[in-house]
Amino acid sequence: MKGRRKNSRASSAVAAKPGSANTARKRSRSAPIELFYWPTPNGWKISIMLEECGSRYVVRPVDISKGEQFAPRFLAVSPNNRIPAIVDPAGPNGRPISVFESGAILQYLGRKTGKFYPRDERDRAAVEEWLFWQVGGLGPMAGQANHFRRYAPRQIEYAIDRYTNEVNRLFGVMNTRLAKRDFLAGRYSIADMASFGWVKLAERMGQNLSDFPHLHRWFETIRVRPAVKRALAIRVEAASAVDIHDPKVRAVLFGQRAR
Ligand SMILES: N[C@@H](CCC(=O)N[C@@H](CS)C(=O)NCC(=O)O)C(=O)O
Repeated sequence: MKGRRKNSRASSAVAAKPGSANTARKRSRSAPIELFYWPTPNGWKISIMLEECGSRYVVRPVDISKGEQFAPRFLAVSPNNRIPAIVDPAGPNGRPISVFESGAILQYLGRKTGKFYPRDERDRAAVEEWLFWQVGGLGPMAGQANHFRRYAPRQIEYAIDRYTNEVNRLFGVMNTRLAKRDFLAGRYSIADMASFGWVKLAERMGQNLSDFPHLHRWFETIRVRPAVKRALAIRVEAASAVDIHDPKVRAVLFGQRAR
C-alpha cells in the first residue's frame, strides 16, 4: 500500500447541508473516508458509490499485483486480502470503523448517507436481493470466466464453457429483469452499482451486450452518469503497467493458499 491520492472532486464536495452552520463546520473538520482500492470491478463499486453520494474520500491504492494486499496494515482492515475496503474515521458514535467486502461497504455507505439504499422494507429487500445476487453469483462467475478465458496457463474447454455459459445465463436474468424496470430494484441503487463493472467487462467474459438489449440500455444509462464517469476516471498509474503474464505477478495472484 503506498501512495495517497485525494479525489479532488469528492474532496471539494464536502456536503455541508444547508441550514446548519454547525453541521457544516463538523463535516469540514472530519477526516475523509479512506478507500483501499485497485481499479477492478470490485473497486469501482465503491468509488462509484462514494462519488454518487458526494462523500469526501481519499484513494489508497493497494497494488494487488505486488502483494500489497498481504501487508499487515491492510490485513487489519481487510482480513480476506482483497480490495475494496474502507476506513471511515467518523463511523458509528463518531468512532472510526473499517469495513471490507464490497456488498457490506455499499450497505454501510447506503445506511450512513441515506442514499441509494431505501429504508422502506419492501424496497430494501429488493435492493438486497440483487446486491446478494451480484456478490454471490455474477461476481464469482464472471471472475472465474475471466480467469479461465484470459489468465489460465492452458485453455481448459470445460472450465471456459462452464463459466462463460453461467455469465451468459446471469446476463439473461438481468436482461429479463430490466425489460420491465429501469434498474434492477426499480430505482437506481447500490445493487446497480455492484453489477455495473462486470457488465462493463462483458467482452472479456465472452459476452456480446447487443444480445441483451435491456441490459445494454441499463449499462449505457449508468455509464453516462457524471458520478460514474468521475469514478472510472480515477487513475492508478501502476495498474496500467501490470503484466499478467509476468511470473512474479502470477506468483502473487494465483495459487494463493492459507498463510
Ligand atoms: N468478495 C469480495 C471480492 C473482492 C475481490 O475479489 N477483489 C480482488 C480484486 S477484484 C482482489 O483484491 N484480489 C487480490 C488477490 O487476488 O489477492 C468483494 O466483493 O469485496
